[in-house]
Amino acid sequence: MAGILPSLLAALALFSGPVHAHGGLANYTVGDTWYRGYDPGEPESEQLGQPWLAQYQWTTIDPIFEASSPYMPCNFPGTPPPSNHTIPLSAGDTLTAIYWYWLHPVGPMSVWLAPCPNSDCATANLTTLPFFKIWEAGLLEGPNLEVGVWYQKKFQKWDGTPAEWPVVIPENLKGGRYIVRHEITSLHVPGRPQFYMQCAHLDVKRKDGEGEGVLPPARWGRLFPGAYEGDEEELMIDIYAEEYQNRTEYTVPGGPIWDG
Ligand SMILES: *[C@@H]1O[C@H](CO)[C@@H](O)[C@H](O)[C@H]1NC(C)=O
Ligand SMILES: *[C@@H]1O[C@H](CO)[C@@H](O)[C@H](O)[C@H]1NC(C)=O
Ligand SMILES: *[C@@H]1O[C@H](CO)[C@@H](O)[C@H](O)[C@H]1NC(C)=O
Ligand SMILES: *[C@@H]1O[C@H](CO)[C@@H](O)[C@H](O)[C@H]1NC(C)=O
Ligand SMILES: [Cu+2]
Repeated sequence: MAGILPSLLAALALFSGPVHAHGGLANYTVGDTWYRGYDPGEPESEQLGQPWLAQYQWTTIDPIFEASSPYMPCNFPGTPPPSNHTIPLSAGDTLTAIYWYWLHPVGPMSVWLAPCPNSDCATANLTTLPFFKIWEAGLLEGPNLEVGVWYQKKFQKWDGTPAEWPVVIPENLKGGRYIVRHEITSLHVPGRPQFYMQCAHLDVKRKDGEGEGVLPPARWGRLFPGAYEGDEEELMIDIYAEEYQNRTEYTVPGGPIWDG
């Protein structure tokens, strides 16, 4: 929970219930199947290496503030699960990320995939893997950046129920193991973007009779750190500035999405 604004605190005060720190990506679902994520509030010894854990370790809900951080790929410390601990699904399926207590309203959200070299992401150096973006959402509706409807604002739930973020895995994606990376960037503190990300292993199968599928051309690949300069307008913009009071356009940083 970083930099809650007075207006947000006022909104929080209206909400009765157990308000503690805001959350992150707690679980994943594919259809009716739940895949539990890492819980930074529970002991590491009860989680790391457990057969149910396909998510990378994250030990705090605090954001990463530097686009150049070596932890931009998969949060801190980003300890990987074993390579064969995966969330299995088929290309074309919907992967839903389940968050608890998301409370920042402003900024882009994106989902990225990186293929695991030799099916073994656990031994890969995360900062050298090319991630490609498969999904993004920014400002959905005006009147402006400050009070407009961002996907992030629509996604958050004030009543403590889980927030769901469904994303379709591209139907034409090649089968194999991938790291999936969900990122929420919060822009409510001007000039100090907050990056929140979680990763997990996916095992993508092809549906019967639908061929082998493809990977995007190499030019779609972005490194973390590297995908963001850190000083681009989309990250540094002052959403409260008078000069933007009528601005209804926002470009999600990190380049275009690949949807197969
Ligand atoms: C992963 O591989 C290890 C070593 O081969 C095996 O013991 C374990 O059961 C496998 N786990 C899963 C979830 O497939
Ligand atoms: C995530 O799964 C764990 C373990 O099943 C559960 O305790 C927790 O409430 C779930 N969190 C959300 C936000 O659904
Ligand atoms: C990972 O790659 C980066 C960039 O090439 C390099 O600086 C770093 O030392 C590597 N880390 C490990 C653990 O090899
Ligand atoms: C925003 O729109 C209002 C109403 O049309 C106008 O009065 C105001 O000057 C505009 N502000 C800017 C910065 O363009
Ligand atoms: Cu925060």
